Parts: sequence; C-alpha cells; structure tokens
Amino acid sequence: PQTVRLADYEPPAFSVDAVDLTFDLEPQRTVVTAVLQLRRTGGAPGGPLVLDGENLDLLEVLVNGKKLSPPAYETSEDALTVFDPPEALTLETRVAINPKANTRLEGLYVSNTMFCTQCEAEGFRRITYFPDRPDVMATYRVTLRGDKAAYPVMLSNGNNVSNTDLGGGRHEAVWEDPFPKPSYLFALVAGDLAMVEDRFKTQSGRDVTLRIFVEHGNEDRCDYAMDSLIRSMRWDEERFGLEYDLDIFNIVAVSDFNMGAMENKSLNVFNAKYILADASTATDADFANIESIVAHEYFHNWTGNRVTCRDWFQLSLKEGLTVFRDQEFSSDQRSRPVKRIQDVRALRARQFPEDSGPLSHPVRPDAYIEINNFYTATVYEKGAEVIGMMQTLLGQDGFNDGLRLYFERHDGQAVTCDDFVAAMADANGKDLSHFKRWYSQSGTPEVTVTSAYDAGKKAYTLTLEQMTRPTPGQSEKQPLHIPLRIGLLGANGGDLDLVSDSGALDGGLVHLTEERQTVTFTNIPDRPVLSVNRGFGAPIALNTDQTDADLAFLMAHDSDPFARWEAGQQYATRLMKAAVTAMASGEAGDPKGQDAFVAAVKNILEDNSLDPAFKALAITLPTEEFVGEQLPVVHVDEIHAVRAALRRKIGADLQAEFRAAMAANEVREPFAPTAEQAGRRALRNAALAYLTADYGPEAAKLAKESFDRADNMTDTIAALSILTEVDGPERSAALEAFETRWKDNAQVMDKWFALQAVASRPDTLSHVKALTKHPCFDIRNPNKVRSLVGAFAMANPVRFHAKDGSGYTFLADSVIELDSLNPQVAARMLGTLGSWRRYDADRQALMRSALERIVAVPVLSKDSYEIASKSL
Ligand code: DPP
Ligand code: ZN
Repeated sequence: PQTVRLADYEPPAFSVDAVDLTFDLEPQRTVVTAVLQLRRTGGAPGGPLVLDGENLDLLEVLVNGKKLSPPAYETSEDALTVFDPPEALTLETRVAINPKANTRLEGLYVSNTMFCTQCEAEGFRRITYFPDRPDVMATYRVTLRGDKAAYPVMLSNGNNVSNTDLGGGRHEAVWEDPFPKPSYLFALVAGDLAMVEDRFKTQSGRDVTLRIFVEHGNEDRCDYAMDSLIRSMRWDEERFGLEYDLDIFNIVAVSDFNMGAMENKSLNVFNAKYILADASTATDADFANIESIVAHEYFHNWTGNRVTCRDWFQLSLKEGLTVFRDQEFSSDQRSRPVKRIQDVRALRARQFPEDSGPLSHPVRPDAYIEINNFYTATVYEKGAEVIGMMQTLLGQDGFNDGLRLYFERHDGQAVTCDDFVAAMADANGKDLSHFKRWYSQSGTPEVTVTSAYDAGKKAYTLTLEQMTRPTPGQSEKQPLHIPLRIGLLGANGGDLDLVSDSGALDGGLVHLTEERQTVTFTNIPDRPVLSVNRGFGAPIALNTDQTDADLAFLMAHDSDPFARWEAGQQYATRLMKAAVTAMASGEAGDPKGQDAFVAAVKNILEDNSLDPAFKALAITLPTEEFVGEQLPVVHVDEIHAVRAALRRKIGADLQAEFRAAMAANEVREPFAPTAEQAGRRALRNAALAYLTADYGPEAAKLAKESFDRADNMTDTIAALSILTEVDGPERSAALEAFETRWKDNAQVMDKWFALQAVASRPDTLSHVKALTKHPCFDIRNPNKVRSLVGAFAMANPVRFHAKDGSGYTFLADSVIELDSLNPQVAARMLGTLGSWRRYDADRQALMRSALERIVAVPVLSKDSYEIASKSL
C-alpha cells in the first residue's frame, strides 16, 4: 500500500464548480448520474482529467454531451482517466452501485431498510467518479428517485426545491445546497422514517425548521437531542456570534454507523446511540454524550463546513477546534471542573498511550496509508488541547478576535492549520511560531518540577525542565511552549500572592518555553505546598517532588478543583505503583501507607462544600490502564489485584460513610437528565460500588436490591456492573431480567454485551465467545462489535491480557473476520495490540504473533495493514 505525504500536496488539476446528481434508488442496483462542471485550475497543461472512483460499475461517460469510448478514457481499480480534456467541460457519468452489499458502511449503503451515506473521508468515490478531495468545493443539486412506499422520506443537503409523483409507485425529490462544499460533506437518506420537528429563531431573525428523523417507534426518544441542538445553536451565537445559515437543519439517526456522527451540510447523520434517549434506556453518561455530539456536529457548520480542510493532514483544523468548542459548550451547560476532569481522564486513557506507542503522530500528521486511521485521539483530543492553550495564551477576547479574523479571511475556503494559527497571531499581534511546534511534534512532553525554599530570603524557587521522548520518525525533539498555571498554598490552605523575579504572575501563569527554566517567588513566609498545571492547562506528564502529605493537603485545600482531583489521583497511583512493584518482586507491601489515603478519601466524602459529581470523581481510583502506563512493565495481574484490594480496603474502612453517602444522594424526585441529578446518582453509585467491592454474598444482595429498585438506566447499569462480577444466583437472574426486558432495543442491548465483556471474572472470554452467537449480536453492526469485541480488548486488561494468550487469539480471529466486511472498524479493534512493548516477554511474544498473523492475511485492507504493520 502507498503512503500519502503532506509534503507531496499539489492543488487540484481540475476544480468542480457545480454538481448535478441523480439517484435511482434500488437496494441492489442504484444508478447514479453525475453531471460535473469542471475547469482546469492546475496540473500539467494538457494533462488528463483523473477522477477518483472505487467499486463503481461504469455505464457511460460523456464530455460536453458527446459519448466517449476507450481509449478516450480509461478506468482502473480506483480512477477514471479522461484524456485530452478541454480546459472547461461538462462531464457526465453514469454508474451502478450495490448499496445492499456495502458492508464497509462507506459511501451509499443500506441500514435496516433505509438508504444512507457516509462520505468522510473518502466515501464519495464509492458513489460516483469525482475529484474526491476536500479542496474541491462545489454546489450540489441532487435528485432522488425511489419507491414511494419504501422511501417516503428522501433527503439530501440544502433546501428541498421540489417533490414530484412519478407514477407507478415512484416519486422524486430535488435538493439544492447553495453553499459550495467538499464531497465528504455530501449526504443522502431515503427511508420510511418517523419525524420530530421543532423551530429555532436565529439572532438575526431567521426561522429555522429543525427535524430529527428516526425509525418508527423511536419518536419519543428524541427530546433530549432536539433540546441539545437548540441550546447549541443559541450558545454558538452567544459565545462566538456564529449563526446558522439555512432555513432547515435535519438530523437522521442510523443503526449501522462506523463513527459517532457526521456533520454533512444541513443533514447530520448520527449513530442512533447518540440521538435516542429517555430515562429508562439511557444513562446519564449517554445524555451527556448526546448533548456534546449533537453540539459538535452542529458546530462543524462553521468550523469544518463553511471553512474546511485543504487536505486530510489538516483534519485537526476542524476536529481539534470543534472538540474544543463542544467541550466549552458542555462546560457552560454543566459543571466546568467536572467536565474538565472527564476530558482529562479520556485524554489520558486514549491519547497518552497513543502518543507513547508505535502509532504516535503529530496533531497534524505528515504521512498516512489510510486516512480513516487518523481519526485519532491525537487529532481530536490533543488537537483540542492545543486550541485551548491558544486561548490561554491569547485570553478569551483575543481568541474570539482570532476566530473572527479566521472567518473573515477564509469563509468558503479549504485551508490549513497554518492559516488558523496565522489568524490567531495576526488578530492579536502575537508571534505564535514557537507555539506552533505543538502541531508538528508528536509525543507527550514530560515536565519535571523541583522546588527549593530559602527560609532566610523567604524565596521559593522552582526549576522546570521539559523533555519529550523520541517517537517513530521523530528522534529529535524541541522544547515546546507550555503554559503552566501554578499556585502556592500557605499553611491555612489558601493561595499565596504570586510575585516572581519576573514580576507579578497574572493568574499564576508561567510560560515554559525552554528546556530548563527557573522561577523564584518572593515574600513566601514558609515552605508552601505547590499546585502545578492547574486546570490541566497543558497536556503534559508531570514529575514533582511533592510528598504524600503535600498531596493529601492539596486534596483537602486546593482552590483549583482540577488540581484537587489530580492530587488524589497521583496519591492513589503512587500507592498502587508501590504495591504492584512489591508484589511483582515477591515482597510484602506496606498497606499501612494506605491509611492516610483512606483518611483523605473520607475527608472528601465529608466535605459539604463539594458537589456530588466532583466527589464521585475524586473518590474513584485511577484505572488499571493508567497505573500500568506509569510502570516500566505493565504487570497486568498484580495491577488488577492491587487496585481491587485498595478498593476493598476503602470500602471496608469507610462503610458508614458510604452508607451515609448513598442515603444522602438518593434521587427521590422524578428522573431528569440534569447535571445536578446525574451528580447525585454518580456519587450514590460510586458509594454502592465501594460497599460491594468484595463481590461477596452481602454485596450480591445489596447490588441486586439496587438493581430491582432502579427506575432509570443509570442505576440499573451501576447495579448490573457489580452483579456481573459476583458468583451467586443474583448474577444470572439480573442478566436474564435485563435481556428479557430489552432484547428488542439495540442500544440497550449494547450495554448488556459490554458489561459482560468487561467483567474481570476468569470465565469472561468464554462468555464473550458465546455472546458472539447471541441472536442480538451481528458482526456487521459496528456498535455490536465495539460493545463486545471492543470492550473486551480495550476495557478489560486483566482478561484480554490473559497469560495464555487466549485474549489475543480471540481478538486476532475477530479482526481477521471483520476485516473483509468492515476494514475501518477492524483496524480500530486491533490498535490495542500495538502496546506489546510495554508487557513482559511472554505477553510480548504472544501479542506480536497475533499481529503477525493479521499482517500475513493474503487479502488485508489498507486500514488493518497500516495499524498492524506499524505496530510491529
Ligand atoms: N467528522 C466527524 C466528526 O468528528 C467524524 N467523521 O464529527
Ligand atoms: Zn468532528
């Protein structure tokens, strides 16, 4: 397979001004007629016109109305070449495609009985021949023809300009999108769908019709998505002055979808999982995801659609920025500190390992084999962190000015990350060239902070050092511009005024730009307690000389909620690391050291100034994966044992406190998906999890009671996740009751599969294998694969990494089977094998042989080949 490089970028030889598409929709043979108005804009004079196209059955080609035959044109596996084209031409092609046979779910496909599309990044070329690259922007007119009874609803981008009965049971709908767009934003949907409608009036008075289309029977589960959409539209006006630009905005929920959702112009297509929700079927986390993803796709209308990417290396231009925007939105709708903690947890769980492994790449990658593999945590989440740091450097007003200039300059264009940073810099008269290294340098910077207190001078000096380890293809690293928010706590726990050798520190912000810097704070009466990287303002790993007592002090007093949470995480990680290291070398640990930590947890539980959502996060131990990341070798079994033991100890030592927390946070009023109620449920269920941490008979009883009493999915899942671990009859009773009640609801059954896949019981793999034969499981449905195979491989370290290699064998078998059906999802599943270097020699060998087995498959997709070969 070929590598595509940023350095090889060339502007398109031909641009398309207008596209006219006609679809005669039939599940097994859809005929697509495309009329393109093309004009030469680059390339070699007189050179051929080359259009992308894959899996298309070409029926005819006409240039300026004249039918061509070979050798005037030629087709290959992935292109149509027209020789000696005029400088400007009308090209008409007719192709036939088979949507029903499309298991890749890229291009036009059938989900249940509806037609839908997914074109990002390169799906449009599976619909028709086209220069399928984001810097070719055209206006689209789309005619859809289909059976009236089977497809009463037929949608595309823009405005519905006509509807005609064609007779013979067929009808036609015509849509026109006035905004030029790249092909990846094209969409069509046709099916027998139910619809929910609302309205929104924009700040300048435009009346927008909002519609959500779902399969029949799901109409009453759209309220929260609709409400989220309306709140997003208002928020984008208030925060950024960005207003919606058409009279209609449609969302369609689809059961079979490779990603979360897709921002096609005015026709967002969603994985049904991120639309459908009510109290009985969705957890609080589901509601929060729906809110943020609906917002994310809506926000793309400006950051992605009106201004798009020049090429796919610039993906973070739209994704990092739009993730930043949806994070800001959720922070404003809910609790900002809680949102920040959740985002950092996700960043550490997904992006940090990616950035320290074989697939490490910069926020703006410079090479790929398959672009689908670069919809990564680095491009999305680290990209959002980079945007957030820019806002820190420029201030919120400066950042807003920069965004305004970006739209002034680039509305209607396909641009680069450089263009974005230039707008930010120019609007603020700042030089961001050093900062820009964040886009091109991969790896997580490690910052080491050492402190010295001079009692005589009342001076406190910090030495800050940064280092980024080599990553594949980048052995030399440069220092980055790292904004660090710092606080110094006095003996009473309050923040000291920060006056440094370089003047007063506004908001405690220190700019670390060199490899090594020192900063001295003056007028510090006693040795303070250091709080550093408050708010997790920079996506770095930190080493400090804080003592256990310092961490307990920060847990109790830090005025920055993120730092307060972080202190607890670091404290717990220290204890668990020490215990794992002791256990792995056959020594007895020092469980006494854990008592002070338990006392700090007790403090948190009893601190009435803290909101329940924060408390729930603060008492949750770092994951096994996170602890593993901090160790030189991931001792899978020891980490699992140590974490479980610490949870049991906390549960046993604080029984009374957890019972009190459960009682105090019981939600008695009717369910509402608010952050406030969600916080109480989270704390109540975290307390329940501690009280049942030994999974013994009493725990089984308590969890089963909670399961039986639950009147919402959050409490149900919390109880069931405990019950999947126990050995008594309560386990199967609960799993069966759940299955009986929900077997007809695909989204809910996904949860049932996932819970069983992440159980740490020794027999989990045999359950997972049996579940692949369950009538609700379907390897063609990405959500099911992610719930069962994905959850097992990515969220069950102790069973996936079983010493006998059975987990790896199962994953490799699944990936190989899936690769021939849906390469994009297959490649996602196998990423977890890439961390093999982090394990002991036996596991290394087993993981590598699983990867080698995948690479050796004779017909392997580019997607899986790239991930597997780079992992080796
Ligand atoms: N562009 C989509 C999103 O992130 C993913 N394909 O919103
Ligand atoms: Zn996006």
